[in-house]
Amino acid sequence: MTYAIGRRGVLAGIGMLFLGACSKVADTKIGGSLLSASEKWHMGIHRSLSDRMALAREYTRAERSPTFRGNGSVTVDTPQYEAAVEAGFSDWKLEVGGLVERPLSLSMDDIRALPQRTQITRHDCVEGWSAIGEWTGPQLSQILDAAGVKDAAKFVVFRCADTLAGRRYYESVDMVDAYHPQTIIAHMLNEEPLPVKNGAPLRMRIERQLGYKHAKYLTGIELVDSLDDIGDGEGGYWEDRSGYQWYAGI
Ligand SMILES: Nc1nc2c(c(=O)[nH]1)N[C@H]1C(S)=C(S)[C@@H](COP(=O)(O)O)O[C@H]1N2
Ligand SMILES: [Mo]
Repeated sequence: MTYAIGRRGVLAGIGMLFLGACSKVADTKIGGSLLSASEKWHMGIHRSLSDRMALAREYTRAERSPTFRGNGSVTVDTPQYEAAVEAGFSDWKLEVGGLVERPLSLSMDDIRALPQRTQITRHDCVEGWSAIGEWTGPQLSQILDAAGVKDAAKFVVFRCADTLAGRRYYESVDMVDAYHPQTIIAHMLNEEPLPVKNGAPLRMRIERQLGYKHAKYLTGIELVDSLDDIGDGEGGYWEDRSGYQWYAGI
């Protein structure tokens, strides 16, 4: 698990920083900076990681938008999806594979049986609209830990059921966003099962990223060491098609 190892390294770094700074404060002959180059390096890593792990703002129920619009694909235009809607998604499977110790095939009941997180957040779309909604689902980190992420994994790819302009929608994030506490696989919006227009039965919420990263109609999660061979190699549908930034942090 790359992130946990990274965090232990950072914590060790902070420990060294304080020890180092204290011993130098006792030393009356310090010239220039109190911090060594390696201490500055640790502090820099800590600042950037802690900034990336910071939580997105959460709102109250009173602040929820009265409606949460559907954008991009608002359904999946296949007989299989229509049948899945009819069946109440009882046969929907989320496949977890790639660089994992234990590939998983999770049913909706499996997803609902995991510990759940609920968060009321603002979605920002690059097309110039925002909406506040209440999302519920398990944290992605739980599913990654259950599958056992191999050390070689660097990215998580989200596979989707829908096709736009002849291309299958997909997205990807790095391990920092994958393990962010507000990165959840949502199956509910505003206390109801996720509507079709918003990605039923499962969609990503990646709260520190812009709207196009939040993959809807989720069918698979794949751990990879490179994005080069996926789609056109830019890491996502819009990144491939229109040159949107892969890192869409907010
Ligand atoms: N599978 C899939 N996911 C997608 C899209 C899409 O077209 N297909 N559109 C993206 C964009 S640009 C936005 S803004 C959000 C919209 O989510 P919403 O339909 O719940 O408003 O989904 C994102 N995820
Ligand atoms: Mo968007």
